[in-house]
Amino acid sequence: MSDAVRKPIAYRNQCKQVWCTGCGDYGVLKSFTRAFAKLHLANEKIAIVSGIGCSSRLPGYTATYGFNTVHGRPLPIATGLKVARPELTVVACGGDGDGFAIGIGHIPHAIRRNPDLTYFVMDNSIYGLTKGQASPTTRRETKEAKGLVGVDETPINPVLFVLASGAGFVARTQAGDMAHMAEMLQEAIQYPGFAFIHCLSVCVTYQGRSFQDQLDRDVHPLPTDHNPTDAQAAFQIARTDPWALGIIYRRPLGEEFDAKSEPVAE
Ligand SMILES: Cc1ncc(C[n+]2csc(CCOP(=O)(O)OP(=O)(O)O)c2C)c(N)n1
Ligand code: SF4
Repeated sequence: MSDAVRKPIAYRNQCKQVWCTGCGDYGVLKSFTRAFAKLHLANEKIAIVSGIGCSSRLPGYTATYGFNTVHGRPLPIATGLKVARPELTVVACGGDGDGFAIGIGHIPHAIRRNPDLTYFVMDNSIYGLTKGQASPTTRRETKEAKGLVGVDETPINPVLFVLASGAGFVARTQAGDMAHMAEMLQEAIQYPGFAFIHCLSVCVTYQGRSFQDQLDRDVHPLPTDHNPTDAQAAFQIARTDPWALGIIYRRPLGEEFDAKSEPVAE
């Protein structure tokens, strides 16, 4: 690849995008290409590995290597790819159903192996592709969504789950803010180990308007004095603030995960 400045469009292909108008996944695709351009990555040095779902269509729209794999399985495939081709920048991605329902068993094991890859979850708190069933991150208040019967269970907290599993880099962003998403992706890709990004995203077709209203109202940046190298502060944010955006945790290089750093219950 030449040293010339890369444009995000260089990472897109001609494939027609079939997401619904207004779907958060369009913004995610744009942020991926922005981050790749900012990092001057050669197209042939990138591999995006997804599961199955609306969000998992993403690699099909990029001019990079990509694999739209099997529901819930992007992490083992991405891990194997990184082991076989360590020179590639590997990004695994998918939905909250893909990652935190059928795929959840893979997450702690991928984290234990700590491959140098980024796992980006587009969390619209619903199963989009299969028409609006509840996912493990569906909130109780999402009951009015079209096609969704309703849930009474406590939702899974993705950020707390990956922190407790020992992830070295954990960030949250939202699909409505492409600049922030691209910034989080750049940081995650540059982190030399397993990096997780929780992306709050909207399914305009099966969620009604309420989730977008909630994001507009509640999402905010992390406190300016948050120290991402402080594991206890990261756990505290994870437990208490589902709407804070930014780098929640970045373990200093060379430090091991220490389960004792998790704060004890008050
Ligand atoms: C093994 C297997 N089980 C179930 C399905 C059906 N299925 C396809 S996508 C999906 C869930 C999609 O939701 P999510 O992963 O959150 O992605 P979204 O469509 O919301 O982006 C399910 C259950 C499947 N394709 N394969
Ligand atoms: S069904 Fe929902 S998640 Fe799927 S493309 Fe449409 S808006 Fe996006």
